[in-house]
Amino acid sequence: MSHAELDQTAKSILIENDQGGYTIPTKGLYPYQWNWDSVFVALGFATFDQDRAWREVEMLFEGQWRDGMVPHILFRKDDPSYFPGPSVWGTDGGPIPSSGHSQPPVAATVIRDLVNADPSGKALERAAGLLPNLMNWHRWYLTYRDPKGQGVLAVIHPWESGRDNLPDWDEALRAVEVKDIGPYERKDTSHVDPAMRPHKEDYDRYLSIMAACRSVDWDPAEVARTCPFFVADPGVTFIFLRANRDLLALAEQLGKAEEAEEIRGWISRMEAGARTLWHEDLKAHVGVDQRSGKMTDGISSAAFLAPYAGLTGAETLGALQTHFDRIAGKVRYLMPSYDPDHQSYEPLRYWRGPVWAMINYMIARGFAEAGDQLRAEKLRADTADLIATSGFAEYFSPETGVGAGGGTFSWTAAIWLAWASPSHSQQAA
Ligand code: 9WN
Repeated sequence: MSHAELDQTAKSILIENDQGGYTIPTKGLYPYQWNWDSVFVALGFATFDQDRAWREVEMLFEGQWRDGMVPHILFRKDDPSYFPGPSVWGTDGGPIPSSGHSQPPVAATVIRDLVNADPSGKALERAAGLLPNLMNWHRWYLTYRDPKGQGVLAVIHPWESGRDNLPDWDEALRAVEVKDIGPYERKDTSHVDPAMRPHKEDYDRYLSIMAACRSVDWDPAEVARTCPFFVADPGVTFIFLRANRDLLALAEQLGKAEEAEEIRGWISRMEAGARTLWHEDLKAHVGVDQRSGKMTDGISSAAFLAPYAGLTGAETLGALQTHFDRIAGKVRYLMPSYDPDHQSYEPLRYWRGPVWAMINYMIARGFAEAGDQLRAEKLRADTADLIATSGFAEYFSPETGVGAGGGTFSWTAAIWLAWASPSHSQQAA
């Protein structure tokens, strides 16, 4: 397929997955609105329909909880093809049935991108409408995912990280007692090869965490205090730090001095906290189990998001470039979600090795901003090759490039349109 044909296919995927203002990640496997999926999807829509891009993000915020949380899934209609659905979550925090936790807060960054892409000034007005929502969501993150004010954000469930099956969660997950789950039937393994999905022991614990949170009615302070899983995540922490920088720029553009001052405080807190995730021996940022105090012991693709978060000090950048080149020497396509030199690496089981287009996009953006155009371009070219060879899959093997998980996937299509497509980069050049 030519690049122009791929552009066309990518657009039709977004249009076909559109449910009338919001987009599902893929038919069958993921039939609802997912938080960070929608936000990346907005970037794709913005390449041909700005208004539709805004609608996507606005519809996501329609599901914001009274306490400020923006849920990871909005169940706008019941669909029996997905488990666990709304009745298993048992939440009551917002206007739309939803899951009970959040997902990586990429929204402020993408909203700023939408504003920058529209010189007419109309986009800034729409951003002004969402500023209070963004402020409340970010405050919620700081209050309930960093309750001790350490400047790092924890996730209360592997799904909150968006990188669900990461080896980083293994040890903390093993410590979760399996209880209050009853018999259940998974649906994911009927849509895709079980060898690519988490094991039953993992699902038992995913559901046990949900049961524990249900037992405190998803009260955010109680969840933070008692949830059996509470792990500081460099992925969410870096995405949040970056999002705060973009939120600050938006607040300044909108003349919101008080908000801007508040956000500056958040940025200092997060910059200081991020340092505590640095693993001296590994020379990379890793997770920290807040319950046991233990650091995780492998390098995930999120470590490469430090420059995206604006952490471009010589030691960090140099170490990441060394890891980047080592990993590039091992696999054909960057960036595997987990270090191929780690014992837990699996090239096709999701988040334990495969490549995701939107992670590559964020890593490349940070590297380019830090002046490393060469490595940024390698990531873009690899992503484009993967899609040209294997189509718009959910994710790809870093070794063979084969596509896996769900097909006709919205965020892969969006990232193609917004960044990886050579036609896009030619226009941008
Ligand atoms: C649970 C939709 C989502 C992504 C996540 C990805 C996967 C869900 C699942 O799919 O998670 O949220 O059932 O596996 O890990 O990042 O948002 O694409």
